[in-house]
Amino acid sequence: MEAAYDVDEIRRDFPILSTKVNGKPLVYLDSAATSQKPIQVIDAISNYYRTYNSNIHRGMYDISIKATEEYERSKELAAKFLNAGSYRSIVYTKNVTDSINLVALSWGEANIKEGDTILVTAMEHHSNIVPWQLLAKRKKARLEYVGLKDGMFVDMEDLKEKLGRGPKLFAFTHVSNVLGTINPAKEMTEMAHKAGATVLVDGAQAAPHMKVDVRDIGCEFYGLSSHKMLGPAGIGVLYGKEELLEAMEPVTGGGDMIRSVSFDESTWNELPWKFEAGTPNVEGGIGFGAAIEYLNRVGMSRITENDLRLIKYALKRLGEDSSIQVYGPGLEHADRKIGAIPFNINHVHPHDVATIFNSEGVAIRAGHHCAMPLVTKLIGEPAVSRMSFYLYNKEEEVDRAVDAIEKVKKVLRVMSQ
Ligand code: 7TS
Repeated sequence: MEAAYDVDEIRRDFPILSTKVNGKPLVYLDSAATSQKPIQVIDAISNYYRTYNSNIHRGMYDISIKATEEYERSKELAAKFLNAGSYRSIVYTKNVTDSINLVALSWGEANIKEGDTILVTAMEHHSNIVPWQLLAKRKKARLEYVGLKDGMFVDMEDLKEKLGRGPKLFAFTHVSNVLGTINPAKEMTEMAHKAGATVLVDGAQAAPHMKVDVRDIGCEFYGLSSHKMLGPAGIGVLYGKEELLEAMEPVTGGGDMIRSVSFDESTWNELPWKFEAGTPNVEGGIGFGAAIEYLNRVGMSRITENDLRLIKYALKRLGEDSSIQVYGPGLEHADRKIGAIPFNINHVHPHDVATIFNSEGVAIRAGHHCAMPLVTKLIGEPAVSRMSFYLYNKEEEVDRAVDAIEKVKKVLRVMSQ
């Protein structure tokens, strides 16, 4: 039988979780912004710098060979983690933002023409809006948005109708960073394919919390950021179907991405190196590999279970207070939600909430969460507070957040209704 999920054992791997803020043990509820890092990741990076720091793909000596092997091994791990089939489909980028921009600049430049439509949803992060706005402007194409149902789910009727108008590309988030809504990625991809659209999925908030199988989803492109899933910042993945990546032009030229260079022209290296010009983020790749190994060891299904349990517990606790407004899927839809809970306290600005939380040692994010259209137009608030959870969080921390809400209300004299 599988051992019980031991959150205290997991927490011991995260040195930052035993630090204090304002004299109180840190409660970190901002993993949707970036996750904390286990000692295994910190050590992997430190060990690289201490014992085999060198450039990759060029050294004929032991430590460079080892650095190359470890960096490439992380690609194998990433390919397996996503069930990508081959490391050739795994392009390393800076982050998911960079992954989406790469698709816009390469695939988009070649395939989007004047008058074409690019379709996204109304719950996208700016990273999955702005690159398409830029592309649409360059190409005189149109950017359209699929609306939301009940302010929390992609409206599948609207999606069907807008796909019916024949967009060239449909780009959507797998999990919303504000609402925590899990989108049915496979179903949405199938619908888009039937309509002839190419599909890009933003996996920034899904990959940390649930098993992702890119070949089962069937999308052409899938992006993620290492720093949201225990790994270091500065490295992300663009998964692409090999035949598409093969056909795409590189957008950055330089060393390592070429096969040969003459004074007049160059030919490209094979996948995935064709898209990775210059010395890459070697320690980033190595640290990301250690993060994937950590996630595999705990088990993605157990992480999903833990994160869902916390969401349910937090929704229940927040639901006990009538002065708190929770947005997005509630308890009745908790199985379609993971990671994040946006909320507001009546008449209190989220920045005041986050500041008082901080005085209690509780880290949350407040603002528009880089999803301004969703927050300001659909939720209809200038800003919201957000708690987000990960594998190292526990119920007592939700209780500390609820205590912090009481403190906010006391300090600012908010009455329950
Ligand atoms: N897409 C989604 C769904 C995200 O949640 C984020 C970051 C990004 C893209 C961009 O990620 P990056 O690593 O390229 O910056 N989301 C958040 C957040 O919710 N709070 O801070 C960053």
